[in-house]
Parts: sequence; structure tokens; C-alpha cells
Amino acid sequence: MIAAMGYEHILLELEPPIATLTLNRPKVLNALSPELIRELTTALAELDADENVRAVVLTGGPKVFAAGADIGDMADRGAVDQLRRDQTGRWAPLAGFSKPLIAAVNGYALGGGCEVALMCDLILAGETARFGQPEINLGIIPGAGGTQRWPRSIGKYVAMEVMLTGAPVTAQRAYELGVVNKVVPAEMTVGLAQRMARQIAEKPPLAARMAKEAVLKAFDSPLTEGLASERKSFYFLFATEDQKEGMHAFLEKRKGVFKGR
Ligand code: DAK
Repeated sequence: MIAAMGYEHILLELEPPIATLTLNRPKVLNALSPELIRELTTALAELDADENVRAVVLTGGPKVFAAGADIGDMADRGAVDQLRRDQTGRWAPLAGFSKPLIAAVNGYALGGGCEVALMCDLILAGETARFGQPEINLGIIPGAGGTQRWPRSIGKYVAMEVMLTGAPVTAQRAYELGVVNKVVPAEMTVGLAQRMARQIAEKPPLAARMAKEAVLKAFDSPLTEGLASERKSFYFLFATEDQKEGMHAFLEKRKGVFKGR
């Protein structure tokens, strides 16, 4: 059963155990206005709290993912104004989303739009997808994690190229660089991302959460700290009903049914 909930700048389709969020300002190529960001992060916080939702797809629709922050909104702002608005903090419900989050990207994912995709856990790209950080053309640099997440994902040199030339990379190149999981025909991107979300939603949700946390930990901690944290999560999972169910289901040759308990 699909429930569609009304926001002005995004669409939310709730289809437990998955949900799909669609950025919805097509006239300005889904430019990320403060209102859109507010709606998106509010919806994400609600989905994070909803026990019936186990994985989420984030897309911009068939032609464009998002062409970045709203340039019209930023053009005449000052530094202190930007600091006070704390847009980085506002992305916390996305960067800190505890459930698997899959970006389904068609067309442009530029600037803040690309950074939104990079904050997701998996990226499915339609053949038309273009990923880039063109901020340099506007006299700024990425401000929502681009300068950090690109090099952590692909290393220094191509990241420098992306930041310094502002030229977008194609879906195929992004795949070769390892920032994209799969390149698929554009009309299939969202459907395949939803299928992947459903597959993941069948897994024990606490194990999925711990796996996500552990992989993200690898990005910002030394190896010994990451390994210690992984081990603690591993032990913790032995306190869950899902671990008992998963192992007994295997031994009894049946499919496990997981409750997130
Ligand atoms: N903002 C506002 N409007 C935009 C837009 C944007 N980012 N991108 C496109 N549009 C609007 C265009 O102005 C145009 O509007 P109308 O003229 O029809 O009224 C409409 O969308 C269609 O765009 P085009 O006519 O340009 O379409 P084309 O197919 O010819 O070109 C394009 C598509 C994506 C190549 C082009 O639109 C483009 O270059 N767009 C700008 C891309 C860009 O520079 N993106 C980076 C923005 S800066 C922060 C953290 C992060 C950020 C900011 C703050 N804090 C922590 C505070 C992020 C910054 C950015 O993302």
C-alpha cells in the first residue's frame, strides 16, 4: 500500500518497509532552497524514527537529481548570514540517517546536489547522471562535505580535478572511480533502487544499522579505533533476538523473520 504525503518541495512515498523521497522543484532543476532542505531533513528525521521503514531511496526524478544550492537565494548573502543559517548542521538528519539510504541519480547531481548523493550509502546512477562540484565557477568551494567525501572515496588527484575544474564526471566515469555502485538505463534507476531497498529491508535492521555505522566509522577514525568499534557492535548484536532468529533459521533451513529486536 502506497501512502503519499504532501510536502511542497519534495514527495514522500511511504511503502513499508521502504520509503522513497523525491526532490521536487523541477523548474529550477531541484535547486536546494532552504525550504526544500527543511522539508527533506524533516521527512528523513520522521523516517528514521518510523520502525516500519527499513530502507529509503532518495531521488530527484527522471531528468535531474539536483543542480545544487539555490544560487538565487545565496547570491547576495554575507559570510555572517551564511554562518548563522548553519546549513551544514541542517544536513545532520541526512548525514546521520541510521538506516540504509540509496541515492537514485539521473541527470545532474551538482554542487550541494552531488554532496547530497555522497551522503547516501549507495548510489545507483542512470546513464544520464553527471556528478560535479562546479562551485569554483561561482567563486566558492563545496560547503556540505564535497571536499572531504570525494577524496575519502576516490583519493586526491581526481578529487582535485573535480574541485578545481568544476567539470562534471559522467555516470560511467563515476562508476569506474568507485563513487557509484551501478550504472543502469535512466528509466530504471528509481525502480532498481527501490528493488535494492526492498532486498536490504529484508535483512535484520539492527545488523544493517551496525554495518552502516561501522563502514562510516572507517572514514573518520584510525584503524585500531574502527576495529574496536566494529568488535563492540559485533558483540552487541549477540544481545538481539534477530541474531538468534538468523542463526536458528539457518540451522533449521528456513528463511529468517527479523523484527529489529
Ligand atoms: N540554483 C538556482 N537555480 C538554478 C540552479 C541553481 N543551482 N541550477 C539551475 N537553475 C535554474 C536556472 O536558472 C533556470 O531557471 P530559469 O532561467 O528557467 O528561470 C532553470 O533552473 C534551468 O536551468 P538552465 O536553463 O541553466 O538548464 P541547462 O540545462 O541549460 O543547464 C545546468 C543545466 C545544471 C548545467 C545549469 O543549470 C547549471 O550550471 N546550474 C548551476 C549548477 C551549479 O553551479 N551548482 C552549484 C551551486 S552552489 C552550504 C553548503 C553547500 C552549498 C551551499 C552552502 N553551507 C554549508 C552554507 C552548496 C552550494 C552549491 O551547490
